[in-house]
Amino acid sequence: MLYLILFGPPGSGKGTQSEKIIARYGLGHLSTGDLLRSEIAHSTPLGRMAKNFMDQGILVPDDVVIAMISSRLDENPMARGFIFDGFPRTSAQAAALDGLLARRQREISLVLSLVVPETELIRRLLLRGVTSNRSDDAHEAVIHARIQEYHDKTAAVADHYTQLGKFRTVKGDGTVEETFDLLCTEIDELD
Ligand code: B4P
Repeated sequence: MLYLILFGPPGSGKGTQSEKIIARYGLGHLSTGDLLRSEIAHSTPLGRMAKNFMDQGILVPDDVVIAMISSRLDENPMARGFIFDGFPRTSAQAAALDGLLARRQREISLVLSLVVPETELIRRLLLRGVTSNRSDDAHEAVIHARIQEYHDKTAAVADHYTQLGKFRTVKGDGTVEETFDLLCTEIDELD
């Protein structure tokens, strides 16, 4: 079973590449961003709470996100593994994920970290802000706040998996296909 984490700052292409990896490797998908946006679209209490944080470019509290993902791990029993997209984003989330997998006699296979210059991240997110109705892509100040959250809280997750020898960086500023090829090379080396 493959348990992959796709890691990187906002706009680095985690969502874009996850879709392609899922299609090639037959994995289940767990995107905390998508789950939170679905809660917002259905105007649930969790969604209304999360929207306040997301609209400011701030991470949603750990306990909310962790509770949301634990039940999802048991969905998709036929999948050949899972890709975690945008999760874990803090050290507490990484520790929780390791625990949830250990209870199922599983562990993370590999963390793939997309490396993209900050100017390109901002360009991509502003561009998406024009065509999507994502409120967190609409304002450059919010995009800067998200990138700052990444440096303040998420970068530590890289240290956690580096210590476990499971962290690889992949150049993410080429085309979608070029980046996908680089990711597949890393995944295929696991076999
Ligand atoms: P997410 O939904 O995870 O989104 P993201 O990090 O902003 O973007 P991603 O890296 O997936 O970029 P994408 O492929 O879409 O998070 C949104 C918010 O939710 C967070 O700010 C936070 O508030 C909250 N949240 C989510 N998970 C959380 C957690 N675990 N804990 C707490 N809070 C959490 O690509 C972006 C754009 O670039 C797209 O338009 C795409 O088409 C384009 N693009 C992609 N690859 C490209 C390429 N190679 N060349 C050119 N353009 C490219």
